[in-house]
Amino acid sequence: MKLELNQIQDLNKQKAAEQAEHFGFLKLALDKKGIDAEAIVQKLADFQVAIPSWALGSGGTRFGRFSTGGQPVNLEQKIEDIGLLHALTQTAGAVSLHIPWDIPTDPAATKQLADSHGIVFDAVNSNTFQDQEGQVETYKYGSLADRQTAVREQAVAHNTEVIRYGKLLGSKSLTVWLADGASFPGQNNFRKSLQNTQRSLQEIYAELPADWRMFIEYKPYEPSFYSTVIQDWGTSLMLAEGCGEKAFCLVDLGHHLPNTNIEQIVATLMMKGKLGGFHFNDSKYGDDDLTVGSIKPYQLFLIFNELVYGMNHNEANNPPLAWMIDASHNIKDPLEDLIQSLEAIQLAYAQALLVDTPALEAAQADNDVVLGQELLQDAYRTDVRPLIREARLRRNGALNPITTYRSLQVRDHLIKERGLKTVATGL
Ligand code: AOS
Ligand code: ZN
Ligand code: ZN
Ligand code: ZN
Repeated sequence: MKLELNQIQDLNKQKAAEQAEHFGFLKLALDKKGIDAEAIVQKLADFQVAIPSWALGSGGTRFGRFSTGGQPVNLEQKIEDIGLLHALTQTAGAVSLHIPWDIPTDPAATKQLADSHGIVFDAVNSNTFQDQEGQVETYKYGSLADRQTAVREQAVAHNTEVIRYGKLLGSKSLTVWLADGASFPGQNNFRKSLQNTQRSLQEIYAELPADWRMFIEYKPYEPSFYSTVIQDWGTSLMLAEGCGEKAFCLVDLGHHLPNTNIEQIVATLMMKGKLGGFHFNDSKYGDDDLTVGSIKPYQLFLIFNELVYGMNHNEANNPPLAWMIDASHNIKDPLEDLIQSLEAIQLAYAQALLVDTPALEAAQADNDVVLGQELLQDAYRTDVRPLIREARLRRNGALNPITTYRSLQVRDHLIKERGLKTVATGL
């Protein structure tokens, strides 16, 4: 299924006058504060987030999986789904592929298909947390960290293979997330696991093309419940530095112990020029992978506040970040869920762009703690939705993507095309 421009525009027309009024009002209010609404709309319109190929089907929990009908069953259909998301939101112009869940059988054709939807290939993800068919060694006790050379070699070779696919698709980065760790004290030797991981990552790094980057993701626990080799940003940074200038840390919002100050981590990594990418999601307890902004929208705003500060100050030449969503669960229609996530990201970004940084810095210099909070919350409490809608409108997206998705009965069409009982590949 492909959405035609006029289908979206017909629905936009019904709300066009209302949008013009809301945008005009906000623009005037921002003008009085010396904020250029047009510049913000342009930034929002340019902002693109990669959709993970594993988020397009209903996610699994270890207790059960309930299918939404019309799920994509192959890579082509996944790209088609992202095409729908992009047509509606104009923010989903990239995909983050997972190998081997999404091996392209004809990479040139896959690339062409993505192209026709205006979608590029962001970071490719390797998988050494599951055994694959035909594989000789098992990852049961580890992959890049494993004590056996043959296991590590196999895991490194898999990553090399993922880079090869990525090159064919025009991707420029590799994300490595490891499940390596231990579930019981005494199971592993911490030092040896970490040394093996560093060496294996260096071997993968040696295979990276000159214009590629490697992202090292950290996570405190799960599936290992006693220790994880790359447990936190410090370990990730240490490993990235041990590889070289093309290696960076990847922050997944769900990969922190409760109450961790993620915005501070973001600031520190950007200051060091070592923040490579982001996995957006939200959580209440652990790596819940819930819809972005569904639980802690203020935290998301504070994170974006640091990101915007870093982007404006070009800290340590931190390269442009890879923005990716990593959310997946088993209740909502996955496409509606992703539309909500994209909206939440845009909202937080827009709010952060409103922060009066010079005033904030002056308040800090004066130790005016109250004013500092007022300035941040003034930005956070501004209803920036007219700005986001305006950015979508100007790119021919939907004023209201969820309503449009429902009015055009996209899911029903997909069920008719693909069937009711479909199971997407992936988690
Ligand atoms: C796992 O918890 C990590 O968040 C990974 O980034 C991701 O979910 C996984 O690699 C899916 O491929
Ligand atoms: Zn992740
Ligand atoms: Zn995760
Ligand atoms: Zn996650």
